[in-house]
Amino acid sequence: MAETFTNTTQILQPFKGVKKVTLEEYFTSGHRTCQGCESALVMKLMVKAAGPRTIVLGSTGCMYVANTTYYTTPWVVPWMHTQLGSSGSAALGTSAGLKALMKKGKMKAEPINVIAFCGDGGGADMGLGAISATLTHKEYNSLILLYDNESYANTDIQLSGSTPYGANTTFSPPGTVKRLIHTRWKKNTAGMLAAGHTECRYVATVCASYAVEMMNKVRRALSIGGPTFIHSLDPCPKGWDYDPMLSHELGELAVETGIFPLYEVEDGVVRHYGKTKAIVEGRPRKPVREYLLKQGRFAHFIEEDLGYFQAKVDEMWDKWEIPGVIPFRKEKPGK
Ligand SMILES: Cc1ncc(C[n+]2csc(CCOP(=O)(O)OP(=O)(O)O)c2C)c(N)n1
Ligand code: SF4
Ligand SMILES: [Mg+2]
Repeated sequence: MAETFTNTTQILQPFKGVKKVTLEEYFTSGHRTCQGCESALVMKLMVKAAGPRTIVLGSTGCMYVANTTYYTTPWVVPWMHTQLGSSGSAALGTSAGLKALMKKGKMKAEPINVIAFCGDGGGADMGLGAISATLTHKEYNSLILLYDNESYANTDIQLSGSTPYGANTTFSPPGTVKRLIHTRWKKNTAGMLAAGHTECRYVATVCASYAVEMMNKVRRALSIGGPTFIHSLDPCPKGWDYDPMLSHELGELAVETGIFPLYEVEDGVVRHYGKTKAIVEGRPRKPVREYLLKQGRFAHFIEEDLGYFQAKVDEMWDKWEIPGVIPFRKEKPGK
């Protein structure tokens, strides 16, 4: 006789400070990511937050290739590779498959976390449609985590829709005739997904420089149920061209300059976090040059480029309907 099936989630209480974080690791040694790779840290923290009853699905990219060299793997939990644009489909299909098997009594009914991760190329560009579809299926529980190293890093740092304005990539090398090849502004992926999927109960942004907060957002996403989405900004020493020891500091600077706001949208309510909250409440932002000039990918910037970048970030905070999250502006009455 089949056990009674319920579509419940694991209730993962937030870690109340770093000393309360569990010691067990589910992403261990055996990977070959670069020294200082923040995305590898994100994998480690993500699955530590989720715990042992978790299935991880990973789309093609550094976190697939560098983590699964033949006969070695750092994953302690079940892990599966999925095609570059398929994190959304993999999350939905796995969640639906588990639900069907449990309903039919073919496996023990228990809440199992399903996490599908993707890079910015796989998630913010190629797989955006599949992620969007998944976020409308409220009957299936899953988390899609986008690790954003701001390029197609695994294939040698090509420009993605997440690459910042002006950055030097293999597709946008600065030249003597034309200094800036990449002149498009970065996509606002988390804001877009939150605004466009009204039944998705949880969308958040994170940065592993704020590790406990990051893990607690993963725990919240998995506990709340339905399809959920987290966007993580991950400094990448190879693609961003900086000393690996600066990864943590660059993550902090991205937040302190207001370039990458930390927030969550839960059931339609926006909550800013940490230093981002302080900025919303009036704390001055650090100048963007403090962040940009620490990275070789912006070494060709002149004052004019820094000024443009600063003005665009100022706009996010001074003009957007919800600072750093939703860019629409209301028309002024009488116009
Ligand atoms: C359909 C398809 N097109 C191209 C590739 C080649 N490819 C493998 S990894 C990769 C880069 C993916 O970039 P991203 O998703 O940002 O992950 P990252 O490598 O930066 O970690 C590309 C283009 C592929 N595997 N599949
Ligand atoms: S290229 Fe960047 S994302 Fe890829 S393994 Fe190296 S540091 Fe990590
Ligand atoms: Mg990438």
